[in-house]
Amino acid sequence: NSASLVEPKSGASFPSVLADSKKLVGVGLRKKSVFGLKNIDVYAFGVYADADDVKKFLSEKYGDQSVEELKGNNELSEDLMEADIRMTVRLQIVYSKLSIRSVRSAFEDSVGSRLQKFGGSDNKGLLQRFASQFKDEYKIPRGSLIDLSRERGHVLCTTIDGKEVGSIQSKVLCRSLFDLYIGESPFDRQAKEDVQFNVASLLQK
Ligand code: DAO
Ligand code: DAO
Ligand code: DAO
Repeated sequence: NSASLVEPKSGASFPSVLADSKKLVGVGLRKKSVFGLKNIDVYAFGVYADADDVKKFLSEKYGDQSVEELKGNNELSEDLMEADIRMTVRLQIVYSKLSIRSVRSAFEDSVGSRLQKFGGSDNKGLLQRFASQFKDEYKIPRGSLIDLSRERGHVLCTTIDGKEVGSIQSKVLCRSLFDLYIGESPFDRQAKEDVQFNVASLLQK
């Protein structure tokens, strides 16, 4: 089906376009090792970028380079994470026993370490504000969809199964979140390469 793409290891399917203008540029899998014993597949994810924004913000710098030249270009991913480009990472939960408590603690490890790395004056406060949205009454069974969207002005909006649960304006939080997927040590290397390739393709007119 050309209107969606399946993450092969989980079988999770992602629509190729979201909210009319966001294009799917990569899919991958978030694993986690528990007690150093085994790896569990936690969620599949899809990375989306607004095609017009990509052109608007990145054409001038990269527009005259071919996909061949641009693929594997880490500066392109850096610029994608930094610029005010509308993007969404959709998480599709695979692990069937996910508790809010594990989400909170994983979030503090993964996003928390990036918040530290990228600085920002109010990291503790940010982390607490963010973590406070993970209310214990939310249920996140297998198949749940969590959309983490950067809207204009570096506003991060979170929806769970289509319901908005919060939004927060923070460039460093947006940056830290996308770093998990397309930064220096991404959860899924192949997904990051696909994002670089497909964003480079969007820049060819
Ligand atoms: O059961 O404690 C356990 C292991 C579960 C690990 C969960 C990792 C959570 C990753 C973040 C999910 C974000 C939606
Ligand atoms: O995979 O380590 C990770 C963290 C991913 C970001 C998780 C954000 C989850 C926000 C939704 C909470 C739902 C209760
Ligand atoms: O204090 O404004 C507030 C409410 C906090 C809501 C936080 C929403 C966070 C959104 C997404 C983060 C993904 C890592």
